[in-house]
Amino acid sequence: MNKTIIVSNRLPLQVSIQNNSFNVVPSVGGLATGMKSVHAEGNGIWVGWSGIPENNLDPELSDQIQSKIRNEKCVSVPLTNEDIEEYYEGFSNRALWPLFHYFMEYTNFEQKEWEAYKRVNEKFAEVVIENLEDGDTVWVHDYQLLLLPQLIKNKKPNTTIGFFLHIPFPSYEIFRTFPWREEILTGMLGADLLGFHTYDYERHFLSSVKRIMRLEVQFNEISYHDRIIKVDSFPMGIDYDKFYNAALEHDNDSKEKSDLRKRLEEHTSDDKKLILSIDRMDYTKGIPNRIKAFEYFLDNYPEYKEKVRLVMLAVPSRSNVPQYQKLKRETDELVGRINGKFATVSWTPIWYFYRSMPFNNLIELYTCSDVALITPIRDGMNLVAKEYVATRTKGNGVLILSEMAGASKEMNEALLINPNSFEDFAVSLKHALTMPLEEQQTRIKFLQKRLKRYDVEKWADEFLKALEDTKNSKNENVTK
Ligand code: ADQ
Repeated sequence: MNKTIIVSNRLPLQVSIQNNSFNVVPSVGGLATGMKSVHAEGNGIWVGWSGIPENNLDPELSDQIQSKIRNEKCVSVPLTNEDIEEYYEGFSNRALWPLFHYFMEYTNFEQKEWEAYKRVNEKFAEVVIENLEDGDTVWVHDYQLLLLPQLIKNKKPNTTIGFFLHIPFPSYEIFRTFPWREEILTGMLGADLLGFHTYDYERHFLSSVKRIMRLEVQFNEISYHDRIIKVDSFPMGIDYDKFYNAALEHDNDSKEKSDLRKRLEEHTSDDKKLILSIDRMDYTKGIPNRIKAFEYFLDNYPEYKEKVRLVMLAVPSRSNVPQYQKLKRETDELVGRINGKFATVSWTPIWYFYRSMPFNNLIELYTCSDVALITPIRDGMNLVAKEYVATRTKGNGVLILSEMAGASKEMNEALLINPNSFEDFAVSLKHALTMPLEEQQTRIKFLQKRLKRYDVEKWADEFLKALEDTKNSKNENVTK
């Protein structure tokens, strides 16, 4: 029976080691949820890194972990500390990530890291090929594995390969500055179907393929050697029912309230509002800008002092990369300065949490907030915006969303803003805080309908259906 092999940088599980024993638990991220049914089907497997560098492991313990991971239908790619440093923290997060998010000034192009990127993509290819049988389908995810489609296609030309990019694909003018631009495109073109979150990213990719590779592109099809490669957009959704139902549970007043919820509720009443922001601590998410814009708002609409509070959750991320350390320092300082500037005995304008929170607390933050302020400078999609909407079981609440997030393309009923304009920020925040309930409900209802219909499972299904179609059209070409 043919199977689907999912490949991503990390496996959908967390391995923790203490002394000489270990624990493996499934992770709860969007990708893991979306792929759950694909992964569970037949003898499908997931290939990726376990999160534990090989050098740290006693060989016996390593074997035990491997076999436990295998039981979860996962296969781990052994990576060393050097691999992680050079391929992940280095090339992926210091070259590709900033460039693809238009942060040119943050890019660092190191030959040594590029070599590591190639080496690790080859390691992934080896593990995929070891587990591949004729007729299998491979679905590769994201910017850490851009070379993988071609590496597999070279060795196993009959394999059907899909690739999905979770971050933006930048415009040709940005992409052309990349030292290894042809190698990257060649790597991606090993796939039979390439998926992006939005039509814009798809267009940017096609334009780079035309101009850098000089290939023929017709609508969304690329002719490459003797193959036709399809390119399309598939906006990723969320597990809508999971968020909606969890929020319904919270509406139930008989449920015991956590301390966080009690504190949040103390600050919500008819004339006191909570504004929420949740992101990974990443410079693409526009955190310092948002804090400064909030200051601008309080300066220009002083009647909101003591009436609004910004609850800001920043989840630690990539803290070994210097730009992320700098961002953390800048955020800490800004929060301190603004709280110092406006705080009164009974009010602190910004509540700032720098940590990961359990799902239950995340839902409390979503359900208790009157406004969500999601204002990345650049973001492939942004699932937090969608999760906030899904938890509005009573239809109230306002989403303020950056035009630079992929999600803005399908969330027109949100208040869309340019995150670089403080004026835009302040006017939209005022609009959100004074929006009549009926208007809030109308907007949320439209958004919810769309999110429910196109949830993460549907996203995965549609991608795989389109990938299957490329198989059929290949067969048609052969029989013609
Ligand atoms: P991310 O940049 O990580 O993803 P995002 O889409 O917002 O960004 O997803 C974050 C996820 O983390 C959400 O599902 C959220 O619930 C979860 N999360 C946030 N805070 C948490 C916390 N404190 N504790 C636990 N979970 C938390 C990349 C791209 C995005 C793209 C996604 C999916 O950068 O643009 O939307 O992939 O393709």
